Amino acid sequence: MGVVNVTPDSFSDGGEWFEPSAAIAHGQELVAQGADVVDVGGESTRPGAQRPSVQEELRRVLPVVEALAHDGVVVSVDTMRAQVAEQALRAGATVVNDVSGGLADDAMVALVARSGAPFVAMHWRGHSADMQSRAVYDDVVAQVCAELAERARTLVAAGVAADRLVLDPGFGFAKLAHHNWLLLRHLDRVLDLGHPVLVGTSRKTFLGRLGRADGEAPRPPAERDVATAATSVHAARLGAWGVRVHHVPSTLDALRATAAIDHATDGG
Ligand code: PMM
Repeated sequence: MGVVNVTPDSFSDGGEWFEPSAAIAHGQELVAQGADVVDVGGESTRPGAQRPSVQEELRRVLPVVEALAHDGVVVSVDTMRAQVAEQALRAGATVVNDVSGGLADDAMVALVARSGAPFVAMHWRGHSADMQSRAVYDDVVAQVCAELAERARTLVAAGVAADRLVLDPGFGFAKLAHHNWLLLRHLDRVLDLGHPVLVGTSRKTFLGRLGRADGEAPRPPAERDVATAATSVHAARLGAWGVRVHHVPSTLDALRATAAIDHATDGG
């Protein structure tokens, strides 16, 4: 899954694809590079971010969703708002990716159930403005799994088909670096919940801290793609349904290399 953030302020690529024409061209480029799905979002979820209005979010995402879907691209819409999801589905999106898993907007669950669209429900403990204050766990793996399982039960009971419900542990969302690493190490426990799993580590700050001393600035987002490829390969090998990345060629190359190892045969 390739990412197109139509935002002025995302941590990873803020402002780069804010113009609709640039966002559309970037989505097409991600597909040409090998992405199966393009995830289009109009709200930055960086820690501390303020929310755009519904109108502004619609203005950002709809033209991009519509143009990419018209070109035959499989589009997911990254939104916490039912109204945005509904209009994006009408404009041709086929997947709804909600970082709040339906918790931020009461109308989301019914909409997704009614639409029959695959739904990505991420582990979430509250809006970005203050989410890092909620990064408090006794046992992060057990608690994230329990909270995701509870969400899944609610969503399935509300009519979301179990095989169309994708769970995501939410790397970087109400998580400190060591929480993210533990969740990667024990990703099998998330997979054991019995739903497809999406993993989005791409360019997140915990990757930027690798090789840096405590107190030193993390490396900039664009220099986190090798670590993104490594964590994404790890997730894919454990059986993740998808990996959400900004730079498709690096992760795809890493995935191809491991697939080549797996499929190597002795030709004699
Ligand atoms: N991360 C971001 C945005 N949307 N969606 C899912 N399902 N999982 C994620 O980890 C996730 C997401 C934040 O990253 P970005 O601002 O670079 O898109």
